[in-house]
Amino acid sequence: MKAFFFLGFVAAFSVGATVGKYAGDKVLRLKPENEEHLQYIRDVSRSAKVDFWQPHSVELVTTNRSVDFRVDADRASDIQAGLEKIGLKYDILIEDVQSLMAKQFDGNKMNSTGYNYEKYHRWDEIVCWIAKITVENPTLISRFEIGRSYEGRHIYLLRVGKRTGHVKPAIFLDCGIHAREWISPAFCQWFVKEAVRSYGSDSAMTNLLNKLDFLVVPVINVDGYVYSWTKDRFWRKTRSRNPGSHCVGTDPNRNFDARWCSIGASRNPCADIYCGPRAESEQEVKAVANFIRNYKSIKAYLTIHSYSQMCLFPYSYTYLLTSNYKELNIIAFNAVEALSSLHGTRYEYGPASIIIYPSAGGSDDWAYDLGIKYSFTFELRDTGKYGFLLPESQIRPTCEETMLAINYIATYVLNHPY
Ligand code: 9B3
Ligand code: ZN
Ligand code: ZN
Ligand code: ZN
Repeated sequence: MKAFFFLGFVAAFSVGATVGKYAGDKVLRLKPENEEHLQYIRDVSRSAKVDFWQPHSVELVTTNRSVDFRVDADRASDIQAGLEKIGLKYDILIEDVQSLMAKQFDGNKMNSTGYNYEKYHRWDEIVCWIAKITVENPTLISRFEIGRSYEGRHIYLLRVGKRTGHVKPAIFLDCGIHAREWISPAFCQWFVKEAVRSYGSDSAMTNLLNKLDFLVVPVINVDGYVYSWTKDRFWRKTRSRNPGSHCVGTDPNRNFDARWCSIGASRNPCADIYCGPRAESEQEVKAVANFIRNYKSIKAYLTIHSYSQMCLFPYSYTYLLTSNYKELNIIAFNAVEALSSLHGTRYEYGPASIIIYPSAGGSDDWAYDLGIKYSFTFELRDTGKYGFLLPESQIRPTCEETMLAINYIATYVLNHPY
């Protein structure tokens, strides 16, 4: 019996460690300089299984930005040889994706009984956390179900703010639009925890919670999030079926009704930036959009992604600047200043079309055009060393510094009523 268990353990361990799905996969950072380089990247992405991490699709590759992608173990040396042959410069960001996947779970083991905010959590754990923190803080938190996912899971929203009996100005904050960006839901949980922990002791947070409500969706794309834990760590999209295609899912951040699918999005259901059959085709997007449309007092829209350390604002769908560009630019500058004051983490900031790439159907552009004039997308840590596999040991510093940026924006919004 003992020997049986021992053998079973060894077998299970070796499957996870050596024959894992991503064993030997590499993440390369390419620096294309000319059309030949771009053509090579397009050819490679057609002929081999290539997973674009940054930008998120081959359609968005240009000469002025670097490209991070994961390549299958068995194709890596071919591709590296090809890159060298045409003089396309590259770095190896991750030597072995599988071995790094174990290292992302390096967070502190807590000996106390509370929820561990320095670990990544599965959806079922987050569901329990949502229920518990709501029950434990009845004067500060209310829970709403804003809709169901494609696979029927609940999409929850927490209204966080001192209960006053009248409608307060609100700041909408969402996480987990993209499944693989695990630091994002970790941040929303951190934010809610910090809000209730510091209410009554920290005067700035107390003031914010007395005068406004935060509307926090800890995970929008719940099906994708579950899938990223159970089947494919690098899943980005929803899990809705696409009639006539074997490929699953739509990019929720290309599915909002903001010049939908006009630029920087794909009509191909197999693409990671597939815009879906029509705007708001995804139940998850529809749920969030309906909530925001109906809730009349939202003054700011904040959405959390990863990775690349950026504070972005509209527009993504055009290079044209918004009418309040100067104000948004100053807010972003100050938010990034506040963020970097803690650990020196450097962020880029500016309109998304200019700072990353032009693309339509994003939630921030949609919220802005609805009339929410303070609209920001955060891309949290890091800049590619770990990418989506950001170790749990970085949850605390990442969330602490991001709190400073979010609190700066919230205070600004409170002091500039409209
Ligand atoms: C993309 C768009 Cl379309 C937007 N409006 N704002 C930010 C982004 C960047 C994210 C994306 O969906 O590609 C980062 Se993961
Ligand atoms: Zn957990
Ligand atoms: Zn994202
Ligand atoms: Zn991203």
